[in-house]
Amino acid sequence: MIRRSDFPKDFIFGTATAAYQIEGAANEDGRGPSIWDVFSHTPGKTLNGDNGDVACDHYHRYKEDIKLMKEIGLDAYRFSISWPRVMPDGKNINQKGVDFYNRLVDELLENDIVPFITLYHWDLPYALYEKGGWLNPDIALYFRAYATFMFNELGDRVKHWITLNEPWCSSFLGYFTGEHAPGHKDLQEALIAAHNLLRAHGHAVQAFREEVKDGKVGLTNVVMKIEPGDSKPESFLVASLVDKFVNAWYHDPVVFGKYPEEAVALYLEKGLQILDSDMNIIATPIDFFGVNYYTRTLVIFDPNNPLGFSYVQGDLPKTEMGWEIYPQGLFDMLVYLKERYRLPLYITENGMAGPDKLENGRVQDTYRIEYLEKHFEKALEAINAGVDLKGYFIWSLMDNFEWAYGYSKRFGIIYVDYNTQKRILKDSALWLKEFLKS
Ligand code: NCW
Repeated sequence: MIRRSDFPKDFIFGTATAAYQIEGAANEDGRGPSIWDVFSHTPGKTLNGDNGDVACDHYHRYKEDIKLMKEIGLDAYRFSISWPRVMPDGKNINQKGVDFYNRLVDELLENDIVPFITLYHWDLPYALYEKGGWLNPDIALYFRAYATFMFNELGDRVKHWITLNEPWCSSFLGYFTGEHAPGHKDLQEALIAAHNLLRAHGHAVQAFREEVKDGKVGLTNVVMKIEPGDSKPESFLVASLVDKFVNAWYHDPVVFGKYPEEAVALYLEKGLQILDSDMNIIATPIDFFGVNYYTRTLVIFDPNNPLGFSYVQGDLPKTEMGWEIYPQGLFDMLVYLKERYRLPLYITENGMAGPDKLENGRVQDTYRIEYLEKHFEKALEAINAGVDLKGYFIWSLMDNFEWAYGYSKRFGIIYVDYNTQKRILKDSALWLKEFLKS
C-alpha cells in the first residue's frame, strides 16, 4: 500500500476549488456579474438551469471549510479569485471583495495551510465581455492590471500563483463548442481567444516578476492523453494532431515561444496574424506547469466529420462524467511534460465525479479511494522516474457547481448537502486523512 512517506519530504498534498464553483454570494458586497452568472442564468445553458448564486456558500463558510482541511491534514489549498468580486467592472477595485481574499489567506496561514492562487478560473467580469472579452486584444492588459493588483495585495503572504486555469477550456469550450460561457460557436473566435489568453498569461508573468520577488508563478493546463481509437494508421495521425491541439498548443508557446506548426497553419488559414512581439510576451519564463489530469481521450480518423476526426468511447471503467479511468495516462503525461519542457510540475487537479450517496450520515465512495490511490501510485512512479513533481491537489475539496452539469456531478472528498449546506467527510476524505499520517 502506498504511504505518504514514500513521497519526498517536501511534497505537498492539497485540494483545489474555483471561485464560481463554491463561493456563492453572487450579489453580495459589491460583486459584479461574470460571464458565468449570465450564462448560467440563460435558459438551456446548464443542467436544470443550475447556477452559482449560492453554490457551497463558501463566501460565508470559509472558516468552517478551512477547519475541515485542517482536520484532514492537508498541506495546501488551491483556490481561485473571482475577478468580478475584486473588480466588478473589470477595472475598479471593490474593497469588500478584496477583504474577503485577505481574510481567506490569513485564515489559511493561521492553520498552516499553504495558499496557491489561480487568478482566472473562467469567471470573466461581464463588463469586460461587453468590451469583447477574450476576443479583444486589450484583455491582456486588463488582466495584467488585475494580476498586478492581486500580487501587490496578497503577494506578501502568497508565494505560489497560477495565472490561468485550462485556457483550452476557456477558448474551445467557451468559443468553439459553446458548452461553456460565453457560449459562442466559432472556430476563428476560439483561435483568437486562445491567443489572447496566452498573451494575458505572459503579461501577468511579467508583472509577477516585478511585484513578487520571492514567489513562483505557473500556468495550469488540462493535460489529456490522446490515443488512437482504432488501429488504422490515419487514426494514429489524427491522435497526434489532436494531441498538438489540446496539449502542445498551450505549453509550447509558453516555453519555446512558438505554436506547434499545425496551430500556426490553422491561424494562417483563418487569416489571423501572430506577432513575434506577442510570442515574446507569451514566452516570459515561468517556474512550473500545473497539470490537470483526469482521463485519456480516444480519437479516430473520420472523413465525414468536418474536423477530420471523431471521439470514440473506450472500454475502461468510467466516472460519472463518462471519463475513462486511466492512471497510466498520468504517468505518461508527466514524463512527456518533463522531457519536453524541463520544468517543475504540480498536479493542480485530479479526481473523479462519483455516484455518491449519503446514507446514514456516510458516503461510501470506495471508487474514489481506489481512483486516488492508483493515481498517487502513478505520481510516485513518475517521481521515481525523475519527474520534478512537487505537489498534488485533489479536485475537489467539496462537491460544487460543475459548470454546464450544474450540481449533478459530485467531485468532492467532502459531501455537500445543498439543502442545509452541511458538509460531511466522505470515506475518501477519511482515507486521505489516514494516508496523510502514514
Ligand atoms: S470540466 C473540467 N474540469 C472540471 C471542473 O470542475 C474544473 O473547474 C476544471 O478545472 C474538473 O476539472 C476541470 N475540465 C475540462 C476537461 C475536459 C476533458 C474532456 C475529456 C473528454 C473529451
